[in-house]
Amino acid sequence: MKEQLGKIKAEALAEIGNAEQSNTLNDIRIKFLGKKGVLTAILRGMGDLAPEERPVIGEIVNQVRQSIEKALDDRGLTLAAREQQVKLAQETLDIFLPGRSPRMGHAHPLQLVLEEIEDIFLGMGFTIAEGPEVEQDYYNFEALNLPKDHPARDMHDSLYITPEVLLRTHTSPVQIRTMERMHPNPIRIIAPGRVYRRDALDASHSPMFLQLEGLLVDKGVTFGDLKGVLTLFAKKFYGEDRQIRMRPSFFPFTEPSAEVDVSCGCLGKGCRVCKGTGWIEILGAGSVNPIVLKMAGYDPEEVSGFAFGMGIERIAMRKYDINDIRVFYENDQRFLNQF
Ligand code: 2NM
Repeated sequence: MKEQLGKIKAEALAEIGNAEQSNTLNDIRIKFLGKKGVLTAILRGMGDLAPEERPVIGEIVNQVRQSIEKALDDRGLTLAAREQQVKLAQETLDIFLPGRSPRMGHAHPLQLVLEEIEDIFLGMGFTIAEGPEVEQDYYNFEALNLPKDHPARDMHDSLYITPEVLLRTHTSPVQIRTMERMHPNPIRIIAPGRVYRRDALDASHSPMFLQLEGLLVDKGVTFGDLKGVLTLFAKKFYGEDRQIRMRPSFFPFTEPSAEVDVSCGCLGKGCRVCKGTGWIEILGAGSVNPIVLKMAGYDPEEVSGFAFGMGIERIAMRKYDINDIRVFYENDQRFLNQF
Protein backbone atom coordinates (compact mmCIF):
# COMPACT_ATOMS: atom_id res chain seq x y z
CA MET A 1 0.00 0.00 0.00
CA LYS A 2 2.82 2.34 0.95
CA GLU A 3 4.51 1.49 -2.29
CA GLN A 4 1.31 2.14 -4.22
CA LEU A 5 0.97 5.56 -2.55
CA GLY A 6 4.58 6.35 -3.38
CA LYS A 7 3.91 5.54 -7.04
CA ILE A 8 0.72 7.64 -7.05
CA LYS A 9 2.63 10.58 -5.61
CA ALA A 10 5.46 10.26 -8.12
CA GLU A 11 3.01 9.90 -11.00
CA ALA A 12 1.02 12.93 -9.89
CA LEU A 13 4.08 15.13 -9.39
CA ALA A 14 5.42 14.10 -12.80
CA GLU A 15 2.13 14.95 -14.51
CA ILE A 16 1.95 18.28 -12.69
CA GLY A 17 5.53 19.09 -13.70
CA ASN A 18 4.72 18.34 -17.33
CA ALA A 19 1.47 20.34 -17.39
CA GLU A 20 1.78 23.34 -19.73
CA GLN A 21 -1.66 24.88 -19.20
CA SER A 22 -3.52 25.77 -16.03
CA ASN A 23 -6.69 23.96 -17.15
CA THR A 24 -4.66 20.73 -17.46
CA LEU A 25 -3.91 21.13 -13.75
CA ASN A 26 -7.63 21.00 -13.06
CA ASP A 27 -7.89 17.63 -14.81
CA ILE A 28 -4.96 16.36 -12.77
CA ARG A 29 -6.55 17.60 -9.54
CA ILE A 30 -9.75 15.70 -10.37
CA LYS A 31 -7.85 12.57 -11.43
CA PHE A 32 -5.90 12.30 -8.15
CA LEU A 33 -7.84 14.23 -5.52
CA GLY A 34 -11.43 14.24 -6.81
CA LYS A 35 -14.36 12.30 -5.39
CA LYS A 36 -13.72 9.50 -7.84
CA GLY A 37 -9.99 10.13 -7.77
CA VAL A 38 -7.13 7.73 -7.20
CA LEU A 39 -6.42 8.88 -3.62
CA THR A 40 -10.07 8.76 -2.60
CA ALA A 41 -10.21 5.19 -3.84
CA ILE A 42 -7.33 4.30 -1.52
CA LEU A 43 -9.07 5.94 1.45
CA ARG A 44 -12.20 3.91 0.69
CA GLY A 45 -10.13 0.68 0.69
CA MET A 46 -8.75 1.40 4.18
CA GLY A 47 -11.54 -0.64 5.73
CA ASP A 48 -9.80 -3.78 4.53
CA LEU A 49 -6.63 -2.94 6.44
CA ALA A 50 -5.68 -4.16 9.85
CA PRO A 51 -6.76 -1.61 12.49
CA GLU A 52 -3.18 -0.81 13.55
CA GLU A 53 -2.19 -0.10 9.97
CA ARG A 54 -5.02 2.36 9.35
CA PRO A 55 -3.51 5.45 11.12
CA VAL A 56 -0.13 4.80 9.46
CA ILE A 57 -1.58 4.57 5.96
CA GLY A 58 -4.00 7.43 6.73
CA GLU A 59 -1.05 9.60 7.67
CA ILE A 60 0.75 8.75 4.42
CA VAL A 61 -2.38 9.44 2.34
CA ASN A 62 -2.60 12.87 3.96
CA GLN A 63 1.05 13.61 3.21
CA VAL A 64 0.63 12.51 -0.40
CA ARG A 65 -2.53 14.66 -0.70
CA GLN A 66 -0.70 17.67 0.74
CA SER A 67 2.28 17.16 -1.56
CA ILE A 68 0.04 16.92 -4.61
CA GLU A 69 -1.95 19.99 -3.52
CA LYS A 70 1.20 22.01 -2.98
CA ALA A 71 2.61 20.92 -6.33
CA LEU A 72 -0.67 21.86 -8.04
CA ASP A 73 -0.67 25.27 -6.35
CA ASP A 74 2.98 26.00 -7.19
CA ARG A 75 2.65 24.86 -10.79
CA GLY A 76 -0.63 26.79 -11.02
CA LEU A 77 1.11 30.02 -10.00
CA THR A 78 3.94 29.47 -12.46
CA LEU A 79 1.59 28.71 -15.35
CA ALA A 80 -0.75 31.61 -14.50
CA ALA A 81 2.19 34.02 -14.52
CA ARG A 82 3.41 32.65 -17.85
CA GLU A 83 -0.06 32.81 -19.40
CA GLN A 84 -0.46 36.38 -18.20
CA GLN A 85 2.79 37.32 -19.92
CA VAL A 86 1.78 35.72 -23.19
CA LYS A 87 -1.56 37.54 -23.01
CA LEU A 88 0.09 40.90 -22.29
CA ALA A 89 2.53 40.40 -25.16
CA GLN A 90 -0.36 39.68 -27.52
CA GLU A 91 -2.40 42.64 -26.34
CA THR A 92 0.36 45.21 -26.66
CA LEU A 93 -1.02 48.65 -27.53
CA ASP A 94 0.95 51.10 -29.60
CA ILE A 95 0.07 54.19 -27.66
CA PHE A 96 1.83 56.34 -30.26
CA LEU A 97 -0.48 55.32 -33.12
CA PRO A 98 -2.33 58.42 -34.30
CA GLY A 99 -6.04 58.28 -33.34
CA ARG A 100 -8.82 57.94 -35.86
CA SER A 101 -10.49 61.34 -35.76
CA PRO A 102 -14.25 61.45 -36.39
CA ARG A 103 -15.17 62.96 -39.76
CA MET A 104 -16.19 66.59 -39.34
CA GLY A 105 -19.48 67.75 -40.78
CA HIS A 106 -19.92 71.20 -42.28
CA ALA A 107 -22.62 73.66 -43.16
CA HIS A 108 -24.97 72.88 -46.07
CA PRO A 109 -24.20 74.89 -49.24
CA LEU A 110 -27.53 76.74 -48.89
CA GLN A 111 -26.61 77.67 -45.33
CA LEU A 112 -23.19 78.91 -46.49
CA VAL A 113 -24.76 81.17 -49.13
CA LEU A 114 -27.48 82.36 -46.75
CA GLU A 115 -24.92 83.29 -44.10
CA GLU A 116 -22.75 85.09 -46.64
CA ILE A 117 -25.74 87.21 -47.71
CA GLU A 118 -26.84 87.79 -44.11
CA ASP A 119 -23.34 89.00 -43.18
CA ILE A 120 -23.40 91.61 -45.96
CA PHE A 121 -26.69 93.08 -44.71
CA LEU A 122 -25.66 92.81 -41.04
CA GLY A 123 -22.64 94.89 -42.08
CA MET A 124 -25.03 97.60 -43.37
CA GLY A 125 -26.86 97.72 -40.03
CA PHE A 126 -29.74 95.32 -40.76
CA THR A 127 -30.80 92.85 -38.06
CA ILE A 128 -32.29 89.40 -38.59
CA ALA A 129 -36.02 88.94 -37.95
CA GLU A 130 -37.88 85.64 -37.82
CA GLY A 131 -41.48 84.52 -37.78
CA PRO A 132 -43.76 81.48 -38.08
CA GLU A 133 -43.75 79.21 -41.13
CA VAL A 134 -47.39 78.35 -40.47
CA GLU A 135 -48.95 81.76 -41.01
CA GLN A 136 -52.29 83.51 -41.01
CA ASP A 137 -53.83 84.46 -44.33
CA TYR A 138 -53.91 88.05 -43.04
CA TYR A 139 -50.12 88.37 -42.63
CA ASN A 140 -49.22 86.35 -45.72
CA PHE A 141 -51.63 88.12 -48.12
CA GLU A 142 -54.17 90.59 -46.76
CA ALA A 143 -51.69 92.95 -45.06
CA LEU A 144 -49.51 92.90 -48.18
CA ASN A 145 -52.25 94.41 -50.30
CA LEU A 146 -53.40 91.04 -51.61
CA PRO A 147 -57.11 90.80 -50.72
CA LYS A 148 -58.93 87.47 -51.08
CA ASP A 149 -60.03 88.01 -54.69
CA HIS A 150 -56.68 89.42 -55.85
CA PRO A 151 -55.43 87.70 -59.02
CA ALA A 152 -51.81 87.88 -57.82
CA ARG A 153 -52.65 85.31 -55.12
CA ASP A 154 -52.46 82.68 -57.87
CA MET A 155 -48.88 83.77 -58.56
CA HIS A 156 -47.76 81.68 -55.62
CA ASP A 157 -49.99 78.66 -55.38
CA SER A 158 -50.38 78.30 -51.67
CA LEU A 159 -50.59 75.37 -49.28
CA TYR A 160 -53.57 76.00 -46.97
CA ILE A 161 -54.07 74.23 -43.65
CA THR A 162 -57.44 75.84 -42.88
CA PRO A 163 -59.24 78.62 -44.84
CA GLU A 164 -57.39 81.20 -42.71
CA VAL A 165 -54.06 79.42 -42.06
CA LEU A 166 -51.38 78.43 -44.59
CA LEU A 167 -47.68 77.71 -45.01
CA ARG A 168 -46.15 81.11 -45.75
CA THR A 169 -45.45 81.66 -49.45
CA HIS A 170 -42.80 84.32 -48.74
CA THR A 171 -41.13 85.80 -45.65
CA SER A 172 -42.94 89.15 -46.06
CA PRO A 173 -45.33 88.32 -43.17
CA VAL A 174 -42.27 88.54 -40.89
CA GLN A 175 -41.82 92.14 -42.01
CA ILE A 176 -45.48 92.97 -41.43
CA ARG A 177 -45.33 91.48 -37.92
CA THR A 178 -42.14 93.46 -37.21
CA MET A 179 -43.72 96.71 -38.41
CA GLU A 180 -46.79 96.10 -36.22
CA ARG A 181 -44.57 95.50 -33.19
CA MET A 182 -42.05 98.34 -33.53
CA HIS A 183 -41.82 102.06 -34.22
CA PRO A 184 -39.97 103.05 -37.38
CA ASN A 185 -36.84 104.55 -35.88
CA PRO A 186 -35.87 103.03 -38.28
CA ILE A 187 -37.00 99.50 -39.17
CA ARG A 188 -34.00 97.85 -40.80
CA ILE A 189 -34.44 94.07 -40.99
CA ILE A 190 -33.77 91.04 -43.12
CA ALA A 191 -36.08 88.02 -42.93
CA PRO A 192 -34.46 84.77 -44.05
CA GLY A 193 -36.34 81.48 -43.89
CA ARG A 194 -38.21 78.60 -45.48
CA VAL A 195 -41.21 79.34 -47.68
CA TYR A 196 -43.69 76.99 -49.35
CA ARG A 197 -45.44 76.87 -52.72
CA ARG A 198 -47.77 74.32 -54.25
CA ASP A 199 -45.27 73.33 -56.94
CA ALA A 200 -44.17 69.91 -58.14
CA LEU A 201 -40.49 69.16 -57.54
CA ASP A 202 -38.46 69.39 -60.74
CA ALA A 203 -35.03 70.67 -61.81
CA SER A 204 -36.01 74.31 -61.21
CA HIS A 205 -38.93 74.13 -58.71
CA SER A 206 -39.26 72.97 -55.14
CA PRO A 207 -42.38 73.13 -52.94
CA MET A 208 -40.10 74.39 -50.16
CA PHE A 209 -37.24 76.79 -50.66
CA LEU A 210 -35.29 79.51 -48.86
CA GLN A 211 -35.94 83.18 -49.25
CA LEU A 212 -34.32 86.27 -47.85
CA GLU A 213 -36.27 89.50 -47.81
CA GLY A 214 -35.24 92.91 -46.54
CA LEU A 215 -37.18 95.90 -45.29
CA LEU A 216 -36.12 99.42 -44.40
CA VAL A 217 -38.60 102.01 -43.15
CA ASP A 218 -37.74 105.50 -41.90
CA LYS A 219 -38.47 109.16 -42.51
CA GLY A 220 -37.45 110.14 -46.03
CA VAL A 221 -36.40 106.75 -47.44
CA THR A 222 -36.25 106.87 -51.24
CA PHE A 223 -36.02 104.54 -54.21
CA GLY A 224 -32.45 105.85 -54.55
CA ASP A 225 -31.66 104.43 -51.09
CA LEU A 226 -32.90 101.05 -52.33
CA LYS A 227 -30.65 101.27 -55.35
CA GLY A 228 -27.69 102.19 -53.15
CA VAL A 229 -28.21 99.30 -50.74
CA LEU A 230 -28.67 96.76 -53.55
CA THR A 231 -25.63 98.08 -55.44
CA LEU A 232 -23.52 97.65 -52.31
CA PHE A 233 -24.93 94.14 -51.83
CA ALA A 234 -24.18 93.15 -55.45
CA LYS A 235 -20.61 94.46 -55.25
CA LYS A 236 -19.93 92.69 -51.95
CA PHE A 237 -21.46 89.39 -53.07
CA TYR A 238 -20.43 89.26 -56.74
CA GLY A 239 -17.39 91.57 -56.84
CA GLU A 240 -16.54 95.28 -56.84
CA ASP A 241 -16.51 95.37 -60.65
CA ARG A 242 -20.23 94.54 -60.86
CA GLN A 243 -23.18 96.85 -61.53
CA ILE A 244 -26.91 96.47 -61.08
CA ARG A 245 -29.79 97.55 -63.27
CA MET A 246 -33.47 97.85 -62.43
CA ARG A 247 -36.32 96.95 -64.75
CA PRO A 248 -39.93 98.03 -64.08
CA SER A 249 -42.05 95.27 -62.59
CA PHE A 250 -45.12 94.79 -60.43
CA PHE A 251 -45.72 93.55 -56.90
CA PRO A 252 -48.90 94.41 -54.98
CA PHE A 253 -46.81 95.27 -51.87
CA THR A 254 -44.40 97.71 -53.56
CA GLU A 255 -44.93 100.76 -55.74
CA PRO A 256 -42.96 101.31 -57.84
CA SER A 257 -41.54 97.81 -58.23
CA ALA A 258 -38.47 96.50 -60.02
CA GLU A 259 -36.68 93.35 -61.08
CA VAL A 260 -33.00 93.74 -60.27
CA ASP A 261 -30.20 92.31 -62.43
CA VAL A 262 -26.49 92.13 -61.70
CA SER A 263 -23.96 92.51 -64.51
CA CYS A 264 -22.50 89.17 -65.59
CA GLY A 265 -18.95 88.04 -64.83
CA CYS A 266 -18.35 87.82 -68.58
CA LEU A 267 -18.45 91.65 -68.58
CA GLY A 268 -21.00 91.85 -71.36
CA LYS A 269 -19.11 89.61 -73.76
CA GLY A 270 -21.97 87.16 -73.53
CA CYS A 271 -21.80 83.71 -71.97
CA ARG A 272 -23.83 80.64 -71.01
CA VAL A 273 -24.75 82.05 -67.57
CA CYS A 274 -26.29 85.33 -68.84
CA LYS A 275 -27.35 83.73 -72.13
CA GLY A 276 -25.52 86.46 -73.99
CA THR A 277 -27.44 89.35 -72.37
CA GLY A 278 -24.65 90.44 -69.98
CA TRP A 279 -27.17 90.57 -67.09
CA ILE A 280 -28.41 88.07 -64.49
CA GLU A 281 -31.68 88.49 -62.59
CA ILE A 282 -31.06 88.25 -58.83
CA LEU A 283 -34.02 89.74 -56.95
CA GLY A 284 -37.25 91.74 -56.83
CA ALA A 285 -37.65 95.01 -54.97
CA GLY A 286 -39.53 98.27 -54.65
CA SER A 287 -40.75 101.10 -52.47
CA VAL A 288 -43.17 99.76 -49.85
CA ASN A 289 -46.72 100.43 -51.02
CA PRO A 290 -48.31 103.17 -48.82
CA ILE A 291 -51.33 100.88 -48.44
CA VAL A 292 -49.04 98.29 -46.76
CA LEU A 293 -47.48 100.90 -44.47
CA LYS A 294 -50.94 102.12 -43.47
CA MET A 295 -52.24 98.63 -42.67
CA ALA A 296 -49.15 98.05 -40.48
CA GLY A 297 -50.08 101.13 -38.48
CA TYR A 298 -47.69 103.68 -40.00
CA ASP A 299 -48.53 107.05 -41.53
CA PRO A 300 -47.31 106.99 -45.18
CA GLU A 301 -47.15 110.81 -45.07
CA GLU A 302 -44.57 110.53 -42.30
CA VAL A 303 -42.45 107.51 -43.23
CA SER A 304 -41.54 105.58 -46.36
CA GLY A 305 -39.59 102.43 -47.04
CA PHE A 306 -38.17 99.94 -49.46
CA ALA A 307 -38.21 96.17 -49.56
CA PHE A 308 -36.57 93.42 -51.57
CA GLY A 309 -36.65 89.67 -51.79
CA MET A 310 -34.44 86.95 -53.24
CA GLY A 311 -34.50 83.17 -53.61
CA ILE A 312 -31.44 81.58 -52.00
CA GLU A 313 -31.44 78.39 -54.11
CA ARG A 314 -31.33 80.33 -57.36
CA ILE A 315 -28.40 82.44 -56.15
CA ALA A 316 -26.56 79.37 -54.82
CA MET A 317 -27.15 77.47 -58.08
CA ARG A 318 -25.58 80.30 -60.05
CA LYS A 319 -22.69 80.68 -57.61
CA TYR A 320 -21.75 76.98 -57.73
CA ASP A 321 -22.94 76.27 -61.32
CA ILE A 322 -25.62 73.81 -60.23
CA ASN A 323 -28.40 73.10 -62.75
CA ASP A 324 -30.80 71.03 -60.63
CA ILE A 325 -32.38 72.40 -57.43
CA ARG A 326 -33.11 68.86 -56.15
CA VAL A 327 -29.48 68.19 -55.23
CA PHE A 328 -29.89 70.61 -52.29
CA TYR A 329 -32.48 68.37 -50.66
CA GLU A 330 -31.25 64.86 -51.49
CA ASN A 331 -28.41 64.81 -48.92
CA ASP A 332 -26.10 62.90 -51.26
CA GLN A 333 -22.72 62.97 -49.50
CA ARG A 334 -20.89 63.04 -52.84
CA PHE A 335 -22.58 66.40 -53.53
CA LEU A 336 -22.40 67.84 -50.02
CA ASN A 337 -18.73 66.99 -49.44
CA GLN A 338 -17.72 69.37 -52.22
CA PHE A 339 -18.51 72.44 -50.09
C1 2NM B 1 -40.04 90.91 -52.93
C2 2NM B 1 -40.04 91.90 -53.90
C3 2NM B 1 -40.46 93.17 -53.53
C4 2NM B 1 -41.30 92.67 -49.95
C5 2NM B 1 -42.18 93.63 -49.51
C6 2NM B 1 -42.31 93.47 -48.18
C7 2NM B 1 -43.12 94.24 -47.23
F1 2NM B 1 -43.46 93.46 -46.20
F2 2NM B 1 -42.46 95.23 -46.76
F3 2NM B 1 -44.20 94.69 -47.82
N1 2NM B 1 -41.54 92.47 -47.83
N2 2NM B 1 -40.91 91.97 -48.93
C8 2NM B 1 -40.85 92.42 -51.31
C9 2NM B 1 -40.86 93.42 -52.24
C10 2NM B 1 -40.44 91.17 -51.65
O1 2NM B 1 -39.64 89.62 -53.19
C11 2NM B 1 -39.38 89.26 -54.51
